[in-house]
This record gives sequence, C-alpha cells and structure tokens, in this order.
Amino acid sequence: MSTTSITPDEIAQVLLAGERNRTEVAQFSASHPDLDVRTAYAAQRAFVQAKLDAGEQLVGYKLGLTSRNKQRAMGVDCPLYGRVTSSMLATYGDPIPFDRFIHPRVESEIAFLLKQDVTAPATVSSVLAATDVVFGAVDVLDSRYEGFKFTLEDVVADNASAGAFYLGPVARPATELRLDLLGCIVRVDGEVTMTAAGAAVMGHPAAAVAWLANQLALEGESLKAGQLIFSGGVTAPVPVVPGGSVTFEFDGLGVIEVAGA
Ligand code: OOG
Repeated sequence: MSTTSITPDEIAQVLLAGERNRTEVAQFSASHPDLDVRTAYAAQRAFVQAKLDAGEQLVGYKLGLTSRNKQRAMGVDCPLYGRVTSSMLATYGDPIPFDRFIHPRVESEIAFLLKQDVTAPATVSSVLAATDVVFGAVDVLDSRYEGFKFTLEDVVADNASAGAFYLGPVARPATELRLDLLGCIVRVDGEVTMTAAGAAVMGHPAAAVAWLANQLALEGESLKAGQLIFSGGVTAPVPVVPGGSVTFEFDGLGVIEVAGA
C-alpha cells in the first residue's frame, strides 16, 4: 500500500490534460518527493486506461532506458516500461504529426511482433522462440514534463514518454539476424550523427523483452501473442523540428526517414 501524498488518478489527470492541450506539466517528484515507482506505475495504468476507455486498443509495450546511450542522455539509470495503444502507431512514410506533440524526439529501436505468449521466467531464447518477426522501429518520444526533464518515477507515470511509433518496411524472422550485432546509423539532415549495435540494449534487444516479461509477471500481467514490443532506444534521442529530417538505417531491416514536414 502506497502512502504517497498524490493519488495515481490525480497524476494521470494532469498528464492527460498536458497531452491533450500540448502544455508541459511540472514534475510530480518536485512537489511530491515521496512519489514511489509503484504509485507511478499505477498512475501509468490510469493514464493508459483513459485511452482504452476512449476506444483505443492496447497493441503492446515499450521499454525505455534500456541502453547506456539513453540512460546517460536522460540521467536516469534504471529501465522502465510503458504501454503502446492503437493511436500511437504512425504510418511508414507519413511525416511526424507535430500537431499532437509538445517537443518530440526520435530514436531507433528494434520491435518484436510476438507469435506466442511470453511467460516468466523469460530469457533471450524464450523471447526469440516466441517472436514472429522483428522490425527496425522509431520511437517518437514526447515527455509531458517541462524541459523534457524527469526522475524515474515521473517518467514511469508519463507512460515512458510514449508519443508515436514507426515500424520499418522490412519484417524478418528474428532467427535470421544477429540482433545483438544489428547496426543502426542515424543521420540528421543527411549527416551521420550516431551509430549503434543492438547489443547497446541490455547486451541483446531480446534481453530487454525478457526483462519486461519478468517485470509484468510481478504484476500478474503477461506478454501476449500478437503484441508488439519496442526494445527501448539503441541510440540517444534526437529532437525533430519542422523542416528537418532524421533517417534511421538498420542493417537488414531497411530505412525509416522521419521528416518534420
Ligand atoms: C524516457 C523514455 C525512454 C527509451 O527508449 O529509452 C525510452 C525518455 O527518454 O523520454 O523510451
């Protein structure tokens, strides 16, 4: 039982209003230093439940802060997860829907489409065995917090900054690829700015999915066949601005260009 001086519902309502009105909100951890991770996940559940009540579907989960690249960039050193709902799926080739976001940033990920449920205790091999295909993917983050700054508790409540997701044009069985060696090149306006391999995420992107399955089991929840799971950023996030272009090239999984139209 949590004793935090703000309820999950109160937190969710503030975040939902921030998202709806595209206005930054103050970090809860500043005004409520007793906010704990458990309450933050309960707030996330309430935040996502409001979307489901409005007719969206749960399509899967996203991981966050699973690579040192990301942990260093954000100053938070613990992985987390969020929930992905139907309105977050962007169409390949479409520009960023700026009218939905406050201050979007983009980063490269690996997405897993599951063909079987993943039960705990999960491992890299059990995740790979349960995976139908993998995609290169882009996570469009849009923290609802002022200045994109947060603690672990804040960002957990904010559904891991989930904004939108692009899937790349190529789907391949995970067993055809070495996901830990899978390279990704990030180009901003044509210039290479970052490179990384899949191993940046917990040594192997499937290890992040296994971590998620094991975390969810503690909550009585599990990963299901048909769900899409996003690994967490392999590279650090890049702000995307109207008129700019960020390109993500994945070894064997094609190219995703995210244009700020
Ligand atoms: C928090 C969410 C992190 C990732 O892939 O590392 C995340 C953030 O950086 O806004 O999704």
